[in-house]
Amino acid sequence: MKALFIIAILAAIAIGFWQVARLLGFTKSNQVATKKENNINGWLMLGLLAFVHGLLIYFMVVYGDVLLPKLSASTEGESIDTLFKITFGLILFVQFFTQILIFYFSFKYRGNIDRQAIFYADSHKLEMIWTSVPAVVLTGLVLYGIWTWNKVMDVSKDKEPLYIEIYAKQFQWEARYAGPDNTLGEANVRNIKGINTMGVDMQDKNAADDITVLKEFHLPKGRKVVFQFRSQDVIHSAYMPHFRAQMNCVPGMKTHFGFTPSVTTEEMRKNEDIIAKVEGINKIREAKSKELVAAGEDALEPYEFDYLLLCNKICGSSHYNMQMKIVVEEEADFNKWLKSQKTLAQKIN
Ligand SMILES: [Cu+2]
Repeated sequence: MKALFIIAILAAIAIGFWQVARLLGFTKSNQVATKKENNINGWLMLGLLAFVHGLLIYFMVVYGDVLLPKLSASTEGESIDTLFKITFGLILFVQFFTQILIFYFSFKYRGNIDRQAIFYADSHKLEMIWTSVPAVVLTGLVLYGIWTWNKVMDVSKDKEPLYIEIYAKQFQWEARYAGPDNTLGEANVRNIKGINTMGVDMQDKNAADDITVLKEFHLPKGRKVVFQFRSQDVIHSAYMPHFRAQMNCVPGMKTHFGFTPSVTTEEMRKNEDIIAKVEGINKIREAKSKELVAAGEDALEPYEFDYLLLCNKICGSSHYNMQMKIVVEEEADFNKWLKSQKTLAQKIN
């Protein structure tokens, strides 16, 4: 690969020298392209158009199934999906339309010795159209984006959201529930000691009932959850793709995000997109298992769908493995689960 790059760079330099030499008139070549050369160039333009668009359509069809399931797992996610669809629809339309025009006209008006170009200074009308149309469309998109963002971020209307803190560090997530008082106790990296790995300030009265969990955290269906994010070391990014949620975790500050889970883990497992995905993954695992068993090793366990919290900032060597399981369940089940968890104060004593 490296050798290929070096060859490509040397070739580019050689072409550069040759072009300069040609411009300076060192080489003797006929400066006017022949009809045949113009035709080849014209058809190459059309060929490139077909190739690029063919590739685009091919990738959309072949890799369409590695995208997220269509069903959003949060109510706020639905408006984000709509915004996404509109934006991508516009981009695709403009991309097809402008590329087709550019390459088709390059082909249509390819060099021809019998044809003379007309001098065309400018048209105010045209300038107005192609400046104002994108300006209006982009303003609309930005306003719609701001409106959607505010809808997601505004938690003032929710009477009793559930407060959770997500704590990031190299290379692990931890979660903390606010407990019966629904207020998270203060925390600071300087308080980290022993089992108090999130640096919760145990002198703060709000911290007395805080519940900390590792490995997995649960969320109630149908109740707004307001997340507070912190980081111990570097910038991480809390990414919960099924809920269409992502927020940076920045050392020394708190960031927030809110959403209402709308599909339980069990319900999502019955979603047809998920079923197809799980089947696909298990087919690959089965094939891999056969190889492993043949080599005298243990077979892989079949994959089962779970929501995940992932890190979406390259934060270090084990970034790829920084994840935490999310379980969404009915509120009654969630309350039962939360009750069974120990508070941090209990863990310390
Ligand atoms: Cu990370």
